[in-house]
Amino acid sequence: MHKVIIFLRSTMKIKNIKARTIFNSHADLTIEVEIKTEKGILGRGSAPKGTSTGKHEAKEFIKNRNKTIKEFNLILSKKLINKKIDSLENIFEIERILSPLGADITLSTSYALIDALSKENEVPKWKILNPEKRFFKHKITPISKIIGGSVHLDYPKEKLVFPDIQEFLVFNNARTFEKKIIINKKVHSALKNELIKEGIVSGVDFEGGWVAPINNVKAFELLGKAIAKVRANYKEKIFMGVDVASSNFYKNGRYYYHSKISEKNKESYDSEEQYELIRTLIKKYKLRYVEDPFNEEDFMNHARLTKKTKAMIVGDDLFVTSAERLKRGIKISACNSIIIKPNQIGNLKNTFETIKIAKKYKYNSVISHRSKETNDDTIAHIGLAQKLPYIKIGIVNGERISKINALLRNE
Ligand code: 2PG
Ligand code: MG
Repeated sequence: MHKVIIFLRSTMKIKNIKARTIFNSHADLTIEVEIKTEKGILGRGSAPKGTSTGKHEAKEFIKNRNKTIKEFNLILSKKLINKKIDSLENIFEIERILSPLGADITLSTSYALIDALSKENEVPKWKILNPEKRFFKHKITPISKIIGGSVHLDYPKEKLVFPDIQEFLVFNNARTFEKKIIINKKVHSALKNELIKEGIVSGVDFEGGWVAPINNVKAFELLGKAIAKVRANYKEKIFMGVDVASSNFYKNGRYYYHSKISEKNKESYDSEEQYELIRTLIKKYKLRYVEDPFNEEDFMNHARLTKKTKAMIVGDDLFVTSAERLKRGIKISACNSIIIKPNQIGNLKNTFETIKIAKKYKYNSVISHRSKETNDDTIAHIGLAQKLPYIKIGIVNGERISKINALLRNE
């Protein structure tokens, strides 16, 4: 890869660097890295955590969190002190040194370095992450979660009815990021009103989507109604999407639905039936975005579906942000879109490589949060710097607002 020079006012020098434990939004303990520069600037970074993780994702820690922090603070940090940083290539070199400790410490360090560089140079992070020399304004489309299901709820499947589909999503074609977010949030509020009308008490899932004791069919119906209500007041188009996250309920060749998904009322579907089911759902609910409709090893059915629909067919667990897996998909045209989650592949260098390939083959890249987040906003800036068309970001609440507000600030 050619050396990517960032045009900065000065070279930054690491004076001190240390890792510590912090909480994520699920109250799990995770790692934060803090850097002090020679000029006295403080940079911080931390990585998120997934709940429905793909089988092929990078490991968070090679040992465990405490051992990682100890080894970093006692040994590896010494190698980093006095290092000069004036290019993304310098950050990639540090990633190479840290990769034996796992994805979390590697990314937390990269994010802390980006944070410090942006502060020292008084520019937003996206300018540091920008691989080109030209600065520009980029508009990114948020894909927001309205209803949650599956493993994002922390409820036992055996006792309660709720959707197997992990995410019921919306996005729209408003002109500004601010308006796009406002419209998505209106749908979220309208959905709550629909639940109230039905006398259903609700809460929120890990990402701010509504949690309600409804089946998959009901979730689609209520979302349709909520969208129609908002459409009455806005001229913009509002699109419905889903993250099926189907590997979570796939076992030995069959997809097991514990709540109603179609009129057929079947409990399990083989791959062929799942293919037909997904095609029916796309038609019935006019879905424009379908993520992980098939098991994470099933490239063939993703390819079959992509040929038959205009919807975005999005590989998340399928590709795990890996250039290798994306290339495998490209060969047979499996999907036309890819989820980008830096912690799936473990470092920024490989994330950028995957984005580059996706761009070359005209796949839509969707930079994405994880279900268990910190306040780190670097992914929002990666989306801007790399001019990605979409960001999957939950809804306006909790820790999600750090990314949403970062995008608003840079609109
Ligand atoms: C997903 C993500 C984000 P998780 O499946 O797309 O919504 O969930 O972080 O749990 O993998
Ligand atoms: Mg997903």
